[in-house]
Amino acid sequence: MPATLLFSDIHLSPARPAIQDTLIALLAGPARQAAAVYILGDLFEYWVGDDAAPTEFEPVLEALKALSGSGVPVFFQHGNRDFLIGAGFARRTGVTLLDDPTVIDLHGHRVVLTHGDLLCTADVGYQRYRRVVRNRVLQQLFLALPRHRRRQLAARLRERTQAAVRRKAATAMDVDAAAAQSLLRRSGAQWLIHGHTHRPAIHRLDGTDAGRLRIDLGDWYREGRGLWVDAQDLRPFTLALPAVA
Ligand SMILES: [Mn+2]
Repeated sequence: MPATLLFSDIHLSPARPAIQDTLIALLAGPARQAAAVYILGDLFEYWVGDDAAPTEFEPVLEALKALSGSGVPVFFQHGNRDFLIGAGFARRTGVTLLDDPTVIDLHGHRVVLTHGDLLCTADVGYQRYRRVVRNRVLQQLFLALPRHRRRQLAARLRERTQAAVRRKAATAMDVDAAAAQSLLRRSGAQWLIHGHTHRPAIHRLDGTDAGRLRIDLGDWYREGRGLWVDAQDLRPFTLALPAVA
């Protein structure tokens, strides 16, 4: 039985083209043997609409299309950077968009998948911002703007977010333990798999059920990171990334 591949937080950007080559090698190589592929958000550093993808992202869109076209189901959950990915992207790539959170059966394990930003409940300012940017009406208004205007607004927002992140305590931007436990309980899941925090780890959650895990996938800044799962095993892996200037 082939294993399932999961990863998140690649943060593809025209400013870091070399990362894209490593991702494409994964999609065109080992991912072809996967039972399924799950991308848990922040595939792109920013996304201002399916009609406004930078041409630099074309090769990765093609690689996703080739992978799904080869018969491997590919799923995508929105991150806080690429939450405007929509039906146009799904048609272009053959990728299925998932709600956040989503509960799946992963080789006999009941697993809840989430990007992870919803679990950072201590960051009240961020959760307020999230409710605004995830509002469907505001999103439609934004998507109706000309592309150059959307890019301008998104760049300004990124600057402000980066400044806010620098001011915040590191703990405020991590997953809240109670929020994670609560999501596991509500989902009736054994494992929680997420990205977003850029803190790769497998946490054994205390409590009565020793099998409960919180699996943080980690990001693609220093190296590429992902996870293979089958009925027997959880196998985190890393990929060397070309040095970023
Ligand atoms: Mn994120």
